[in-house]
Amino acid sequence: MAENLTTVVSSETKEVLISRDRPCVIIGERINPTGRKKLATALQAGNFDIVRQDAVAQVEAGANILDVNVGVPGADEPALLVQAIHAVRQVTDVPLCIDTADPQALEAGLKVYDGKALINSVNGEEARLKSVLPLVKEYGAAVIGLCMDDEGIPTTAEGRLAVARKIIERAGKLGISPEDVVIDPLALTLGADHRAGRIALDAIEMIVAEFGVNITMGASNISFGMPDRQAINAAFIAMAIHAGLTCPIVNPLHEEVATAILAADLAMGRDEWGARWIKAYRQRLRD
Ligand code: THG
Repeated sequence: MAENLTTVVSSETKEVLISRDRPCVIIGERINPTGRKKLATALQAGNFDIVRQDAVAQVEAGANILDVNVGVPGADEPALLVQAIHAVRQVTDVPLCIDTADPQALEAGLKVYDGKALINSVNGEEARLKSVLPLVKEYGAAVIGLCMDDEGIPTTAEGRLAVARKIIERAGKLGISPEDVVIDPLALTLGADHRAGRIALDAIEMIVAEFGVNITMGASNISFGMPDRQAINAAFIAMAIHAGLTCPIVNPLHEEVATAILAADLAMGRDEWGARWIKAYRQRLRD
């Protein structure tokens, strides 16, 4: 069993520690134009009002880190990402997770980011390893490594473990320590393959046992196409936390999911006296 590692990310004024000895760190996913026409249109027009609103609402709902993704077709992504980072900074000081597939946008974002960012993401594809890992090193960031490579997403937990190993080893060769690599085992859609949840859960356990690294995951894919999605997401995320997930990427405004994370932390012995649970309960009564 590998020792549990601690990942540190920060803004100019705030440090967030990710580890299995602490409560889960929530990465808020809302600043992302995927499936949000209004946000996409606003971004294309250079309007960041929704970005600021989403930032404030997610932090109030418990987000500890905010994912920032401004990938809209036809836009100047490096410029947009820089503006979005500044917009978020106007309203909150939580650390950011810079979510882009464009290495130029990534570098532009890292240049203006004040602190230790979490980069979302690298994967096991040769081209991505070569373009992203040097930036992780140069800017002293942490990085999310997705369990997919040039062959696609492995269909077995063992296959995902092998991609995680490749990413961690390649990062190590550049002097990036395993503390700064957060692995995403990838949760696919249960509606397309009923074993998708099981494979992701097994992958988490295997990766944690071998490397002790922190684990992130976007949980909402799992329930795509199913009715009552939040109930599925909530149950799945609680199980993934038991398996070793430490920093889920979720919408903290989805109360069922946010509550499941708090309950899982309580059940895992990471909420002394149930203080966080009780505080959140009182907050819900007030809202
Ligand atoms: N792993 C990592 N990063 C990720 C993902 C992951 N980043 C992107 C994504 N997955 C997580 N973020 C989102 C953002 C939005 C939605 C889902 C995941 C989403 N949006 C609604 C839709 O498409 O219908 C619209 C929401 C709304 O209008 O409120 O579902 O897996 N490392």
